[in-house]
Amino acid sequence: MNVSEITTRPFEGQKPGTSGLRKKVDVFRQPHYLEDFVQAWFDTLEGYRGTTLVLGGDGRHYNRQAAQTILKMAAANGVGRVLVGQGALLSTPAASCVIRKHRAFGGFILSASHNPGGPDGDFGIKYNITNGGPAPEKYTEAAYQRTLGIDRYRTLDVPDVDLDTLGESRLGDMVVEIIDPVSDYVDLMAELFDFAALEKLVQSGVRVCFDAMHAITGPYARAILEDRLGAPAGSVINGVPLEDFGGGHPDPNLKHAHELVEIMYSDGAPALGAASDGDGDRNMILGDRFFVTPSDSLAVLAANATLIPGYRDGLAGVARSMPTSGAVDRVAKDMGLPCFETPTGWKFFGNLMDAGRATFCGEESFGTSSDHVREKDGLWAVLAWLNVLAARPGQSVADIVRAHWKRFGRNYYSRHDYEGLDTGAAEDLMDHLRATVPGLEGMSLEGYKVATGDDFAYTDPVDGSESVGQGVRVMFEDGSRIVYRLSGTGTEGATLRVYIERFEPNPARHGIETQEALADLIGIARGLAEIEARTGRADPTVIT
Ligand code: VG1
Ligand code: CO
Repeated sequence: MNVSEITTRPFEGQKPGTSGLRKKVDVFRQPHYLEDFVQAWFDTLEGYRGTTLVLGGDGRHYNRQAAQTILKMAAANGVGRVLVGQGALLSTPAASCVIRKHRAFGGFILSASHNPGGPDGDFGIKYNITNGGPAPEKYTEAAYQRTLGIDRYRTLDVPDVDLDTLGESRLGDMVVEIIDPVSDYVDLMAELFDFAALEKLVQSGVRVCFDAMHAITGPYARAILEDRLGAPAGSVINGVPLEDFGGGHPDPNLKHAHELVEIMYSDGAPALGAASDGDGDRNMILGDRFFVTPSDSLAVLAANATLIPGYRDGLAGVARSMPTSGAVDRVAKDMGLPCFETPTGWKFFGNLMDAGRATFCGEESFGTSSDHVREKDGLWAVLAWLNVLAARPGQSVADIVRAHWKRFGRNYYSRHDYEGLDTGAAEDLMDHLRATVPGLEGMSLEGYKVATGDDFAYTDPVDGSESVGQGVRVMFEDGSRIVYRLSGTGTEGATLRVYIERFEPNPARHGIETQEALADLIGIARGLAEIEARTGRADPTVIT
């Protein structure tokens, strides 16, 4: 095997964010850029030689080229075998599933998730560890430190691999195995859900519309919803993955999944509408003219978990990211389940799931999943909802959510994003909040009394690792909250996320429009952070 050692120099800024390294395609295209980052992983991971890795991505522009580069580098660095999704495709949850099922050492996932794709869009890469989950901070930090001093990488000077033909081939001493990217995942879903019951539901005329947004979930959704469950052809829309996602923004929210929203808010809408993001780990759930917030979705699924065969025996516990609403906490309390609050990012759930302490986890950012994998899983959430609909015949999505609010109370919740801000101004705004929020304790703002204010810090209950600076919280005596943090996934300027929550126990007041229900708190949130004065923005870019 002819290994080439290529001399290189460090690039600035190869620090993984909330979920891997994300940059413009042009940045990744610079000679040695991707190679440096990948070599940093091989230089810092221990014990991978001769083992199996998994490789696949969301199919966005540059996916195939990056896969070729990584395969040659893996061979040159002594990896034994790489399982590659055909066409270098694997959704994020499917990659997690494959790592676990085939007992791989880990894997590289090529994705910038919900960020736009195409030559002018974003590319991304993240490394997942043996449990199938995103590498925790101690790994990403080690790799980042290594990028700062990297001076050479290893590769093989060989022709490209055929990524499209199933089966094994050799690359130097390494075996490349091209696998069907869909089948392992479908098998896992068939273990967790009662496909026969779901098929019956679909055959009885309960219609589903799944918007794959021209991203990775198209083939997965078709294989399950149309081929296995017999939903009519066309139940999956925008189902062909495209390198630029058809020019769209593969972010499943009310703004970007507008085609689905139109269908679900029209006469004769299907019973369940859903969308997923670029890499298939997010989900948006809609009923007939009804939007389920991701925080509510997690709470409803937790409350109904035992209706799903894979969770018939109940949950060990639940976990949510800090900015996610407290709706699931109320369910956990009622059911006597442990409930954990973690920083933003799926990597923080891994230890809890590995230790058997949390079964369902969720984030307000359209992320829900269980311990069947170690990633959030868009289609899993859709199947879970279908399963709940099958187990509660005659009830619509809206009926189920309204009954849930009646029982547990309603957590009105919204996130306001201010995108593309000047980075300096955004950082100053956060500094201002960190300096002022602790002093608000005991003060009354428009009738809301501040209980505490802090910058969220987390100590992992399993390994004791600490993560600080995870978001500024203003907590009010009535349980309302305002949370501020800067996004760690964007590639242009800074994005300020403001999360607003208010609890309403009275069912007579559960029918208020969300922005109206939160209007006072939204005003307080803008005022405290001096958003307009500091950023020049009177209104958010996206409201979810
Ligand atoms: C966002 C979400 C976070 C999610 C992350 C990755 O991060 O807020 O909840 O885990 O994206 O999701 P940030 O730092 O931009 O707020 V994905 O589907 O983009 O991998
Ligand atoms: Co994603």
